[in-house]
This record gives sequence, C-alpha cells and structure tokens, in this order.
Amino acid sequence: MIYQMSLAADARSIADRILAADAVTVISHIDADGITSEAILSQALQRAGIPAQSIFVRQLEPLTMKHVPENDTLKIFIDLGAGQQNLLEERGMPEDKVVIIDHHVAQDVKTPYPQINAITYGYEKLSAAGVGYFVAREMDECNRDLAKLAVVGNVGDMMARENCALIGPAREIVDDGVQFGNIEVVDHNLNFYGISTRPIHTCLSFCDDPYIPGISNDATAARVFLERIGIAMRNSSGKMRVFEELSEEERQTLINALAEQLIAHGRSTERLLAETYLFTDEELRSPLRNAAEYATMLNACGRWTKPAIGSSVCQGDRGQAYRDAEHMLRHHRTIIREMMEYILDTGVTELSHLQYLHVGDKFPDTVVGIGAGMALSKLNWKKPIMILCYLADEPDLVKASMRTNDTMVRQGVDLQAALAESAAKLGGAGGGHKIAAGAYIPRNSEDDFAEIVNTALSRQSP
Ligand SMILES: [Mn+2]
Repeated sequence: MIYQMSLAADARSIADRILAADAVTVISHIDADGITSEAILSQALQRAGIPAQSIFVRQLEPLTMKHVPENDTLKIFIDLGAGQQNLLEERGMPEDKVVIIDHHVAQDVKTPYPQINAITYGYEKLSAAGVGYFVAREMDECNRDLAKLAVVGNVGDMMARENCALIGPAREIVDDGVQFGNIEVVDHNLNFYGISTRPIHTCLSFCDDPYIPGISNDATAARVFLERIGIAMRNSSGKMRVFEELSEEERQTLINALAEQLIAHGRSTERLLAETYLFTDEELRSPLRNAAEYATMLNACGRWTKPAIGSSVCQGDRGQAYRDAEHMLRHHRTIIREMMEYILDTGVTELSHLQYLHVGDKFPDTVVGIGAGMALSKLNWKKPIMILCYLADEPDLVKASMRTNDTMVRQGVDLQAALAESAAKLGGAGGGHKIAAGAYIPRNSEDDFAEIVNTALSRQSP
C-alpha cells in the first residue's frame, strides 16, 4: 500500500477494505490496549453486519501463529502485526486478505500489506486502540461512542504519562467522547491513580510521581495530613471517601496543600496535576469510572489469560463478565501486593546504578513488571529496579523486567536501550520503553546480566 501520509486518509481506505469483507478475523494483543482495540473493531463490525471472530495472543510469534485460522476471512491484526509481517509472509497470506492497524515499528517485507500505523505519521502518543477508533469512525459515524474505549487503550499504554494528558490525535478522540456524552475531562486534577476506588489517604500514599516527602509511602502520615487540612476521610454513612467524591473546594484545598508540601521540600510541583478522564456513564466508585483504573481491570483480565472477558466488559456486559473481571482484578492486586511485600522483605541487591532481585518461580512472569514498578516507589527511586523470574513454559530462559520513573528518564535513563544492548551481549533480546522495559536472557546468566545492565545504565546517567 502506498502511504498517503495522512492518518485520516489511510483510516478511510482501511475502513473501505474492512467494509468490503465478507467475514473477518481480528487478531489482537492481551493487554488493555489490545483488548480495547479488539472491542472497538468487534462492535464496529457487528454494527456493519460483518461476521467476525476474535483471537487474542500474548505475542505474535511462530508458535502463536497457529491460532490464526487458515481460512478465507480478512485478517485484521491490531496492536501487533507491523513488526511481524515476515510471519504473515511465511504463512503465504496474500495482501488482499490482511489489514494491519498498529503503533509499533514496522518491518520491511516484500508483500505490501495494507497498514495504518501511528508512527508512520509521527504520532508517538497514539495507541492501537486510538488508530482502531479512527478506522471505526470512518466505518460509521455512529461509532463515536467507542471513543471511550480508545481513551482507555491510550491511557493503558501510558500515552498520557509523559505529558500528564493525552495529546494530538489521542486528545481529539477525548473530544469525540465529550461530545458524545460519556467522557468528562477533569482538568488540573491530581496526578494520582485510584481516584474512583481507593480511600483518599491510600491514593496519596501510593503517589510516587511526583514523590511527595512525608506523604508518599506513608499511609498514616497521609491520614494525618488530611486531618490537618480539614478533609474528612469518611462520608456521612461512615464509608471511606474516594478522591472523586471530594467537592471542588476540597479538591483545591488538597491541591494547594500538596503543592506547599512539595515546595517546602524543594521539589517541583510540575507533575502534581494531570488531566484525567472520567466516564460519566459508569457507576460511582467502580473501577470503570476512569480511564486508568478501567485499563488496570482489562490488564488483570489479560494477565490471567481471559482477555475475552475484558472485551465483554468493554462491550457493555455488567453481569457475569464484569463479576469475573472484578474477581481477576482483586486477585491481581493481591498477587501484586504479595510480590511487593516479598521484594521488600527479601531485599534487593544494590549495584552502583541498579537494584535487582531474582524471584525465581514464586510469581507469574506476567505480573513481575507491575510488582517491580510498585516496589520501586518504596525503594531507592534513584536507581532503576530489575526483577528477574523464571518462565513456566520456557525452562532455558529468564525474564527480566525493569522499571524507573520520569525523573530518572529526564536525567537520561533509557531502560529500553540498556536492556536491548545488554541482552544482545548474552544472546538474548530486550525491548520496551525508556521508563519500562523487559528482556529474555539465558538461564544462569542473571548475575552477569545485572553487571552488564549496571554498566549500560552508568553510561546513561553518570
Ligand atoms: Mn499497544
């Protein structure tokens, strides 16, 4: 396909290809972006009267390609595919039976597979669900209600993180949702996670971006802080209040007090506020009330390999699928909490520029990255953390997950570069983002690997 170099024009031509199909198979990824991507397409296809089937994979690789049916349907690869076009080619898939909707680096192959890819247009802050939404909107204007799901996908893929808001085309999608009436933008909100479900003091104590001295990591201190500024922690019926329930006045009081706290400790207030996205059609205090928590619920479904349940929730199921998703979310939180406690109890090995710990087979590899991120907020935040673990189905390999924070990224830390370079030295492979990355390395090379990564990090921020 010849790129028209315009997202809108390519969305139109991809939409036309999809609308011309007799039947479709959607192949997507099992995280929040992949699940919302699939849910957007499934609904758009259903509304267009095109029979469709969906398949979720953890990763598109030779082994998972066997799940892609060898039939005559149009295969839509979304949130994956761009970087694995050689696999489609090896399978002998003709170009007129494939559409790729993605935001990952594309691979050069001979077959010109039709593709719409956010990075082709220079949009680094637009996820697959965002691109998929533009295609769905071209398929039919009535799909504007799906903007909400695209916002969840974008936030789930951390597209709002750096700028404390969605920007560019991803922000345009927010406006569609606002116009449709199911999204409310809360400007200058606190940049906290859990505003719809966590008690306020828990929300405060979990905050690590920015790190607030005397509050972060200290729930008791957070409680005292709230008392001091006169914010009641319980509502009239005795229930713990959540941040979303604060009045505008209380919200301002809290923001001002936190800003003062930061300034008193000589810290920047830059990342204190963020734009947050509330879903007014969801119940109060539900994890579906805001984009960040909605995304966590979907990630929980993916991590327990039940992405289809997440998709049902995205498509409106608030019955059995929702109850199952809630259960997975709770389980997800418990395991992550246990893992964090394990990391803190066991302690990490500190090198000059890195702290690391091997958890062996105690925790599933699908949660170690999140556990690492949460543990980092309780450890020395100036050193990136690396958690190593065994893989249940790959006895020769070890997975390494790394996390750091925005402050360190601004000082030059790039985990993606450090892991890709270090893993390659041991015959492994790594990738991801500056702030969060992962690698697979041969078993028994863990300590050597830690030294190599430490050296790479020491060059990035001496
Ligand atoms: Mn994605």
